[in-house]
Amino acid sequence: KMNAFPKSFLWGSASAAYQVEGAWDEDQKGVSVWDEFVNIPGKTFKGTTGEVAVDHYHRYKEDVALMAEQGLKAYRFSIAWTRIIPDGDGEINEAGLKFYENLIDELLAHHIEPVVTLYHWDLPKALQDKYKGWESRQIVADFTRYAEVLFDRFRGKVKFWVTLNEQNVFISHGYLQGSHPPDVQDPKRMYQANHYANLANAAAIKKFREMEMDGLIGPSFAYSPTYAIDSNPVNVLAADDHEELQANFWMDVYVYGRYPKVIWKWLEDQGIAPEVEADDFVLLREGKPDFMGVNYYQTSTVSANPLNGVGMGKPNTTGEKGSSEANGVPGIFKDEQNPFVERTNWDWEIDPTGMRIALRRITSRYDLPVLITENGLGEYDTLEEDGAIHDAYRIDYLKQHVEAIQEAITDGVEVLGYCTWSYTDLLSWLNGYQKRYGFVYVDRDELDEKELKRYKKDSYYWYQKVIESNGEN
Ligand code: BGP
Repeated sequence: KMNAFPKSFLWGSASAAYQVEGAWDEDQKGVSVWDEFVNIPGKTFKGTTGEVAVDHYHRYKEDVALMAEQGLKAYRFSIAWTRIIPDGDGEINEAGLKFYENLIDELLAHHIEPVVTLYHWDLPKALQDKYKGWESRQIVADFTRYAEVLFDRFRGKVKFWVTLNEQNVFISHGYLQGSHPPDVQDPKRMYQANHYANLANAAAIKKFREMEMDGLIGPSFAYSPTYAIDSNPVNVLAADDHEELQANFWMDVYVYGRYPKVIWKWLEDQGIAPEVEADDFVLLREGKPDFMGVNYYQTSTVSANPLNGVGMGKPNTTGEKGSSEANGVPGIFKDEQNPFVERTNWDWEIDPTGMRIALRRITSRYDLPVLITENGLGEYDTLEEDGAIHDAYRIDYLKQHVEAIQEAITDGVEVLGYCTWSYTDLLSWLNGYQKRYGFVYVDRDELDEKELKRYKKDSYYWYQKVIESNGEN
């Protein structure tokens, strides 16, 4: 088969500050909402926290050396707002800027493109306490100032910027499911917080343009394309509604600066539409991204749901296969299990064709290049006596997804790069450290936090070959 990957293709991998750094209170770092949330009993798997994580803060050189040896072309990581502006809106902390500058310089010295996420969920707790964080319009100005500090400092060095990681996830989990901070379950508050997050995203992009930054910027959206369970017209209608409510409701705002009409009407009928100002839509249109960042893990399969039907479900946070409960919105849709795909131990469906579908739908609807900012397999791994980790299942998963990307490129999708989740093993927000995603195994079994030794998995060597051959695998 012809190799469709362009020469400039970014073969990358990803992480996020809270999930890898540790050093949660070092060098004047402020406290984030996640620093607080993980210490509330019952909120994370067996109370695991990111206080030490995999100690990337102190071991970034060792981690970058592993990336360089592998031949990695891009590394996506996030910056902790609380390291840069500890209380969110006050003094700038030079020690925090310096840490990321060192990391960026280390990457550039090894010809690895830094892909920087401005916000991967670790909001300064001070802003949550002061004005309820995302629920206040003030967040727009404060987020933009924080972004400006980073644009200014890393101008010329960082070419790829991601604004918000998975706005759809941190908003729905934080304000509807109550599984993320600030632990609220209120749809009205959710849609209001979401509106301000939309404005913050647009304002940061507008600032990027005003500063004439050299590079590209866009959000990372968690996209799970929808299928109907069958061709029963009521189920097809449910699938349409699901796609509107769970995908277009965010991506249309990013690209076209408007909410989908059918959903807006539904929100008004329910009395949960956000309050908006006329100028908001001007700003939203000024904040059009350069690319759509996509975190793709799985697809969604749905059927119709009666008005008294299935409501809020429960994700599998234990790693016991089959322990999740189906989710739904009464009167609109309910989740179904797709009988044609396999599932992981955490009940995540494995669907490489869905990756191709995701890329094509985005291209058709938005006509923007796509940067795949996350994709990967969370599984239990076994460290053998000789230090090997035989993760054939992960290689198999990634290989199928790389093939799907190649097909999508052949179909006409412009794909800028592929960042697997994740580079090293790291903290899974709700699933602790047992659910592993990395190319690099981190040994935490003894919980000897000084140790945290790194081991290369079989997938590390597999990806090395993929990169070297620009996509042969
Ligand atoms: C995405 C997040 C990542 C990462 C990943 C895996 O939603 O952007 O930060 O955690 O999912 O999810 P999990 O850790 O729940 O398996």
